Amino acid sequence: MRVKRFVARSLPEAMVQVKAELGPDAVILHTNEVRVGGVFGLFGHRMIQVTAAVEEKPRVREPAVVAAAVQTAAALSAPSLQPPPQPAPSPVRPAPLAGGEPAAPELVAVRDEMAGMKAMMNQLMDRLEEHAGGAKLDPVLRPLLASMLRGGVHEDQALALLGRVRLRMAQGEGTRAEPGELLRAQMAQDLSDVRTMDGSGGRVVALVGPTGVGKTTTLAKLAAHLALQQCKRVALITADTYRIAAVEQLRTYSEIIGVPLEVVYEPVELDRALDRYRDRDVILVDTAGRSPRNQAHMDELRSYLDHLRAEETYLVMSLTCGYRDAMTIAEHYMPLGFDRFLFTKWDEAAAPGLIYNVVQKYKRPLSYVTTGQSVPDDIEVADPQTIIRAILGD
Ligand SMILES: Nc1nc2c(ncn2[C@@H]2O[C@H](COP(=O)(O)OP(=O)(O)OP(=O)(O)O)[C@@H](O)[C@H]2O)c(=O)[nH]1
Ligand SMILES: [Mg+2]
Repeated sequence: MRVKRFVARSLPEAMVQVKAELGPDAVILHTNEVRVGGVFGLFGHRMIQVTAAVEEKPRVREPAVVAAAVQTAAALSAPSLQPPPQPAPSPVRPAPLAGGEPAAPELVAVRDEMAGMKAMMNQLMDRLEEHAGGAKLDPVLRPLLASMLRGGVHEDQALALLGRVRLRMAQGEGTRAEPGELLRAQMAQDLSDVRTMDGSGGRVVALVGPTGVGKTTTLAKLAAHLALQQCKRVALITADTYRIAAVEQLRTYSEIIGVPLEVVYEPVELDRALDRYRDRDVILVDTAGRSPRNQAHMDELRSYLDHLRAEETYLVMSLTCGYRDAMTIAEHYMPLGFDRFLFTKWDEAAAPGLIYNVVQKYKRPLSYVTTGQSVPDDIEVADPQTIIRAILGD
């Protein structure tokens, strides 16, 4: 690891130096104020000192610590959601199907899994044909169904989608567009509502969601984009005082980004905090992660949200969670009145079909997708086309 110190008049200026010298993978280890010039450090200029480091080997990501990696503000590029790198194909050679050497255990497992998948597909085809009054499913739709299931679209949603593709085909659209195109068009229509935080929608913005999904990290990313790229006057409030580390985590980000932070311990204290920041363009509010199954905690969160009266409330959900958990989360957070979905951990997700399942069932707009642990770089505006391509594997 190469570690270096940079001194500049402002944090963004220091970040530019860091990026220029250490490259885009540099992470910030520490920032502090220093005085340069003057006598014994007095009467000098106030400067920002940034200690940054870069891995000389390929970078291994570690869980964020309090002084999490804040990468250069200069690198805040225009949003474009890139799919995570695809895993390299496994070097498994096909086993002889009959006779020859016995297949390796992992090949037997793969073959069993494929047989299971085929059986499930056939059952789904039967169900779909039942829905359509026994009409045979066009064989060209079978691979589409398989791709959707592989991409994490729930079978009910996949069947509903194919039903709509069939309808479009029956209406004659199929003569011009192939079924794959019709499917993509239908999914794009279902995911078309994307709303972002441009600072004009409202001043008070809250992030809610279960524990550990990335609320605080995402809040820091958004704060950095708004403050450093869009030059908005941003303030932070945290209502997560359950863990000392939680407050310290956000305080560190607030100091690095250069935006004020207010900590509230009771819902009623929100009034004072909001009043204090009444001249700010955007107030971002972090909340404690709450299990949707703990009613007392959910009631308390509701009490905070009632006082807050946020113009925008984002339900933050991790793409690593399974279908049933995701549905439970969305279901239990619905009464709190969230109005957008924000999905995290795209980089860790095996199959991003969860996005389609949740949006289709709960009918709330998409907003952002986060793609890694680095603040502020790893966040993108949700792009339906990228999501659809990742789901269908093309
Ligand atoms: N891989 C990956 N990790 C992420 C992403 N976003 C956040 N994380 C990591 O997820 C972990 C939890 O992040 P936090 O921001 O503390 O999550 P939180 O929702 O605020 O957690 P609580 O406040 O405890 O509920 C940290 O290790 C983050 O670095 C992402 O997009 N991808
Ligand atoms: Mg948090």
